[in-house]
Amino acid sequence: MLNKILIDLRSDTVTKPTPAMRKAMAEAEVGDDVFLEDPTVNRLQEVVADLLGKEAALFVPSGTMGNQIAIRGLTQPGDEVICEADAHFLHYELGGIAALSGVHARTIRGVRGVITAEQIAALIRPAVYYMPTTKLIALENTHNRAGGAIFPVEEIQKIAALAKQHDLRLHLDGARLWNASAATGIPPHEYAHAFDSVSVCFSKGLGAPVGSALAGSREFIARARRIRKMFGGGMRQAGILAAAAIYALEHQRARLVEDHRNARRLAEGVADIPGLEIEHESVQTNIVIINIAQTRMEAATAVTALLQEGVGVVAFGLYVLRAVTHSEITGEDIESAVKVFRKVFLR
Ligand code: TLP
Repeated sequence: MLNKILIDLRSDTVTKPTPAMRKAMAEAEVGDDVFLEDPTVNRLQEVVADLLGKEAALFVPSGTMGNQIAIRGLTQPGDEVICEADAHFLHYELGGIAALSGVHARTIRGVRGVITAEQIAALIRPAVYYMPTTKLIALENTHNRAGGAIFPVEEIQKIAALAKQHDLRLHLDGARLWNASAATGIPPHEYAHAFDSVSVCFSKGLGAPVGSALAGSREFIARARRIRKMFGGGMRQAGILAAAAIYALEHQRARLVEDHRNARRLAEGVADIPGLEIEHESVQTNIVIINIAQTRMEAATAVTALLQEGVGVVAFGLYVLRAVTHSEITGEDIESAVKVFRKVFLR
């Protein structure tokens, strides 16, 4: 790393466990989870199933594994998955759906990450023997590359009705579903209701060091448990990690609105700088996408220049930066970050 990052807006994954969370981890009762004997993992799975209104849940090491297990569990090789063109699993999961499930994607360019039932309906394959089988629709809420955009419940319901009509499965990448719920007040189970599988993360805005979960029917989760083991995700005394996740769910969800407030402040400050544009103007949650094309500075150069001033962001395209707010970013940090943006882009 070039310089010490003082204000780390690269991701909400950089958050470290707090002393209270570490205490919960240290005190966790544990057992061998491959033998289904870790009481804290079992409790976390119950808590998550309950929050998402599903019969069962499974603790997994990462959001990537949650998505990959779900897609493997809901498809057969050669099947087709319909998703938004900027879905996380298309960009950042190393082609896992092809490598691990033998499926491919048919994509739709959404508006702020939202694809409609109408758009999806146009892509569903007819039952012709020489065509792939459309099997799964995958949505993302909040949508990472669309700038933390929230997928509205009304559209999910329309998509669910379509899926039912065509006997398609539905998966939700809900890595940041907690942010959507905190922003709208709509409980997670309402967002999750129509889906066969939902993956959620504890290691992003909630601040746990590791871990995600997959939720669905009892039957689906039993299958998912076998796939998790096959993918090498069977963990032993994972209760130490599950304790952090339980702590995060109980204590860190309500405060996400502070991150959203800080993201809006950052967006306002940055949008004031000539040449910088906030791609998705109204920032809905904790992700800010900044287009710097007008400055003619490439994102990689900007990342280095900002880093030299102590501000960490990531490149999300040739002329696109992403900044993410989280529990370790204060209002003062946002003011300082805006000053650094001014310094870098107004020189
Ligand atoms: N996203 C990371 C990077 O991979 C981009 C980040 O910093 O935002 N689904 C969504 C919507 C995600 O944003 C992520 C992580 C994942 C899944 C994967 O989670 P992990 O990193 O736990 O495998």
